[in-house]
Amino acid sequence: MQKPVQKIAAIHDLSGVGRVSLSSVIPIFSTMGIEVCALPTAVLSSHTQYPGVRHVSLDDQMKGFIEHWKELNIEFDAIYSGYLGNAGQIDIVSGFIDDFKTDNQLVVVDPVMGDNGNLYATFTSDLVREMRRLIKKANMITPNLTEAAFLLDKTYHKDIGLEEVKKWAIQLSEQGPEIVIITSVSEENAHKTAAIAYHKLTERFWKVSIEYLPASYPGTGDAFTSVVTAALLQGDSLPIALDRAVNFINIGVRATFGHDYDTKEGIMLERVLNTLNAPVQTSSYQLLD
Ligand code: PXL
Repeated sequence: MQKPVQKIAAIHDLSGVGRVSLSSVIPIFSTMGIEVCALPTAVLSSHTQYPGVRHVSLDDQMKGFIEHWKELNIEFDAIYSGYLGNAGQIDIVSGFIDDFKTDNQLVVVDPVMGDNGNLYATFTSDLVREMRRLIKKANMITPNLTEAAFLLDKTYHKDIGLEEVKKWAIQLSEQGPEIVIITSVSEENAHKTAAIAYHKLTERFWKVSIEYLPASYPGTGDAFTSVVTAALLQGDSLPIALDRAVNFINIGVRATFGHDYDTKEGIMLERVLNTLNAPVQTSSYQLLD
């Protein structure tokens, strides 16, 4: 019998201010009918784009929590890692994936490292080196264009063009993941931004693009990967999951953009979460040549 509620292990930080990581992951999965078991990697006063942030990495605590979960024999339908407290935690996450691996499980690694060509404030090149190891264990990875460039040791150019992005996605899939989704891809028409998904087994590329608004909100990557992952767990196809995630971010950005609001606070998730329960009404995905 199919399970009434699926369970996902979410390995991310908890940031008190700004809607990133667990503050965004938990409400999205809950709204989409999936139970979240949170394994916090770090606790922060706010995300790292605020000045003066207080940051506590939870390396030893994570090890103890994982031991406890092993004693409890918990099984997960999916494992999803995001922002890590430091490069040393990659070994912990990698061990977690080995310990909790089951058949037909979705393992998602969002290699959260940076944006707009730069690493986030708390990270150095050690994390990039270690992240290159972690992505090999995933079924699906969801780097933005900056993170894809760091993973492949390429130079980041905002306007690298679709053909190059497709090559990057293939190269990343050769490291292990069956699905590679690259976000924050600028379109030739400068007013659009796209997410590109590559499915290695079928060798197909899917694209969903939206009109670009001149604002950048932290945490949209976490919300995006959460929606794609939850949609796949709900049984959606890859292009529909991609479509739902891109359109959710678009709705969230539009709900927030018109207000006089500090963009660092992220998108107003609370105003748009319920749209995740609506049936898919428009599909704007494209199959690329
Ligand atoms: O969503 C990315 C993210 C997650 N966690 C923390 C961050 C950021 C981006 O700035 O600072 C702590």
